[in-house]
Amino acid sequence: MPSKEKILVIGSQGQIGIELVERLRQIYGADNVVASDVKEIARIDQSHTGLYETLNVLNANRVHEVVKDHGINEVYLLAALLSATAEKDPAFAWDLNMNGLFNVLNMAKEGILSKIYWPSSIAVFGPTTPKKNTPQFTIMEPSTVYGISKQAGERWCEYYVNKYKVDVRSLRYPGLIGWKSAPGGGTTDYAVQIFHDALKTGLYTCFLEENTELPMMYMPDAIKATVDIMQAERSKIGIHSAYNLNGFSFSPKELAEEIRKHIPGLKMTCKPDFRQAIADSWPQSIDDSRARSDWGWKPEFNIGQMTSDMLINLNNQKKPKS
Ligand code: AKB
Repeated sequence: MPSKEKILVIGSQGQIGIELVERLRQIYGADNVVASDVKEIARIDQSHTGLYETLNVLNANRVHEVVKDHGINEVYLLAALLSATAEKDPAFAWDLNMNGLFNVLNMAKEGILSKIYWPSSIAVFGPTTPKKNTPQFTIMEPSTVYGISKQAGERWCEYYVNKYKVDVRSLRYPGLIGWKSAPGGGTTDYAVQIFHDALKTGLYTCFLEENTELPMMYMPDAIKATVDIMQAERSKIGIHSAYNLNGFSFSPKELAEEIRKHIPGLKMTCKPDFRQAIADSWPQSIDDSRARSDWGWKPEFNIGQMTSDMLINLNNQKKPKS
């Protein structure tokens, strides 16, 4: 039976986009998943296995055009500036993170799209939020432009669901760790870079202080959660802002110790920069019981399994292809 889902992924060349497009194409078929990004396809070195459009989400007319041309009914809107990059250009970060969302929400309001996925983040929480086992509903006073935009976006998603009956689903991602793609300007990026440096030189300089504990998740679990929430029956989605999502928590010191089980010589020094204040404002662990009870969320990877899998895959990537 042909897939009823005709999907557009906006921001397909980012850390999540590259892996999500691959998974969505496995599930729905390459012809039913259009990847798009502001980057010209010619400048992208990833291998392409399906449809691709150059698209700036801030250009509403062009988003309409691509949606119409491909008969799209579902959009995954991943284009955003992350926490560290957003602090360097707050005005652009606000524009991209908010107006990109409005362009897509309004198409759902007009009945052009039947379902939207939009990612939120642990950045919606702030220094006054309880740090341990942070509840789904709690104090939220984000102190970064990224966090403010994600919190406002959550409010708008819920507003559009209640007022216009659109179907928009969202997760508060923790820091994401993967080997297939590079992270794109976040505070949690250290947890990916350390693997690359450990393998390359055995030396890593961390931009966070060694005991800074943050919630993290291995990318296969993040992709699974994204697919699961989008495939859940609409009646099971009881939260229309964004769901808390938990994998495991660790500090740079704990991650380095885990990597040393495979690369005993790894040396890490810490030189905290402006990202330390961002990390200090975020939770250390997350209560995701609503995601578990509403639509059956369960992560598969712990820190040990993630570390082994990262190192196996990064090592394989380095081997010359025969
Ligand atoms: C970031 O560090 O900005 C992101 C996030 C936690 O949303 N990885």
